[in-house]
Amino acid sequence: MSSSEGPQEPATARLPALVSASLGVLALLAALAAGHLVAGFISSNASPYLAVGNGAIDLTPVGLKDFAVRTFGTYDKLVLLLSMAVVMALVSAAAGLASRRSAVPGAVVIGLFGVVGIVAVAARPDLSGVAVLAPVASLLAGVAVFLWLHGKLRASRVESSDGPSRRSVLFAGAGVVVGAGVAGAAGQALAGTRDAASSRANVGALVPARTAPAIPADADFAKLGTPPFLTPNKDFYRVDTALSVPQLRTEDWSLRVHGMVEDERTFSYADIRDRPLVERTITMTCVSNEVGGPYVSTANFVGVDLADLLTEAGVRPGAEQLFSTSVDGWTAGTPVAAALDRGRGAMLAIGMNGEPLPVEHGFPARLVVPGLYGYVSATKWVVDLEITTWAARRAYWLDRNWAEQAPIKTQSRIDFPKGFETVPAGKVRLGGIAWAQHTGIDRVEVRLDRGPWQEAMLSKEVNLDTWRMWWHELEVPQGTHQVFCRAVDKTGYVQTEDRAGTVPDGATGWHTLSFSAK
Ligand SMILES: Nc1nc2c(c(=O)[nH]1)N[C@H]1C(S)=C(S)[C@@H](COP(=O)(O)O)O[C@H]1N2
Ligand SMILES: [Mo]
Repeated sequence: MSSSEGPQEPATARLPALVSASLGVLALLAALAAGHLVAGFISSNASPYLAVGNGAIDLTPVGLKDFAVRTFGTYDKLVLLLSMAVVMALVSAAAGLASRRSAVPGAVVIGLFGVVGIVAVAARPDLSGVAVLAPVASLLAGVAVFLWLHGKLRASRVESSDGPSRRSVLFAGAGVVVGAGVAGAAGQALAGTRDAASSRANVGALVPARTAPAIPADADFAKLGTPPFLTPNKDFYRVDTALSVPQLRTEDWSLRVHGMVEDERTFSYADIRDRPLVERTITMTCVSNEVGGPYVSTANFVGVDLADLLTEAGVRPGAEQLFSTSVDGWTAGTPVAAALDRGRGAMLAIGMNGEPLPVEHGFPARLVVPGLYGYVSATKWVVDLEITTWAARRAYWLDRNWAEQAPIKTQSRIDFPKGFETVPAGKVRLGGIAWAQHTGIDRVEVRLDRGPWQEAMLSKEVNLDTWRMWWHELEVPQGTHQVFCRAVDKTGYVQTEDRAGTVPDGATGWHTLSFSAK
C-alpha cells in the first residue's frame, strides 16, 4: 500500500529532486556562457552577469553600500559577484526542483533571469544597442537547454520505451558543462582582443613637452618605512563604482565640451595627444579615506591643461559647475573656477607615471584637479564636460549624502611602527605621511602618550599638491604606549583633533596607534 492517498502515478511522472535541481543549474550555466560568448564580440561589459552586478551596485541603498564597504573593504565587488553567483545558482536549483513534473516553471524562471540581464545591459550607458544581443543569447540558450534536457530526461524515464538511455542524458548534461566552459572561455578570449588593454598597448610613448621636475632622493623616507614618493601604478589606490572596468578604445573615445560655452567642442584622442603635453606630480585622495586609511597616492600625470580646453570653448558668464560624465554614466561636479585656475593646474590626463593611463585608472582619459577629493574632480573614462550651474545638475555622490564642495582636508598618517607592534625600548623611530594638497605642509608634530608635541623631520617638498613624508625619533620607556601625529599646513591651520566620519566631506581627527616597548 502506497503512503500516498491520491491516485497512483507512474514512477516516471516526477523527476528525482536532485536531478531536477541540477537541470536548473545546468541551464543557468549555459545561459551565462552563451551571454559571455556573444559579449566577446561586442564588449566584455555586455556580459549579462557583470551588467546585473553593476546594476545592483547602482540600485543598492546608500546605507547598505556603506555597510558593505565597511564590512568587506575593497573586496565588496568580489563579494557582490560571488554572492550573486550563489543566489543565482540557488534560484536556478529551486526552479529546477519546481519542474519535477512540468518544464514550465523552470523555463519561466530561467527566462526571467534573461529578462533581468537584458534590462541591465540595456541600462548601461557605455554600451550600444547591439549589446542586448548578449543577454538575449543567454535567455535563448538557458531556456533551450532547460527544455531540451528536461525533455530528454523525462523521455529516458519512460520505462520500456525507445527513449534515450539515462546514460545519454548524463552525456548531454556533461556536454552542456563542457560546452559552457568552451563558450565562456572563447568569449573571454574574444573580449580580450576588443578590450581597452590592446588599444592602450598601441598608444606608444607620451612624451611631455614640459616634464615635471625630477623627484629628489630625499622626497621620501621609504627606507625607513614610508611609502615611496611616487606610487607605482599597480599600487595606486583605486576607488570607483565600476564592477567591470569600462573598456574604451582610443579610436572610440571623444570628449565633448558643451553647455554654457560660446563654441561647443569635441576632441578626439589624437587631438589631445598631439597637443604639447604637460606633466605634473599630484597626490590624489579619496573622501572616503578614514583617518589613517590607504586611499591616498601620488603619480606623475601627463596630459593637457583643462583650462585650455575650456577656454577654447569659451566659458560663458554665470557658469559655476564643470559637470563631467564618464562612459559608464558616473558623474562629478567641479567648481568651474577651480578648473579654470591656471595656478591650480587641473588636467585632462592621458598618462600616468610614464605610461598611458592604466585602464582601471581611466584609460583613455580622466580628470585630475589638485586639491579636490576625487569624487568632485577626478572623473575616469571621461567623455563629456558640461559647463553648467550647481542648480541645474547634481553629480552621482551628491544624492548619496556627500557634499557639493569638497576640498581635501589637511591630514597625516603614521606608517611605522605598526599598530600593536612590539619594539625594543629606548630610541624608537616613527614616521608616515602628511598632505594638504594645494596648500602645502608646514610641519608635522608627534606626541607620545600625554607628552609634549615634538616636531618631526620632513621630507623635501616636491610641490604644494603632493604629500610629504615625516619621521621622528622618540625616547620610549618600557610599556604600552600611544602615539599621535598631526599636520600643520601653510595657512597655519593645525589639523583638528575632532573626530568626524568621512561623510559628507572627508574624515578629520588625529591618527593614533598603540605599540609596546620592552
Ligand atoms: N568614472 C568614474 N570616475 C571616478 C570614480 C568613479 O566611481 N567612476 N570615482 C572617483 C573617486 S571617488 C576617486 S577618489 C577617484 C579615484 O581615482 P583612482 O581610482 O584612479 O585612484 O576617481 C574618481 N573618478
Ligand atoms: Mo573618492
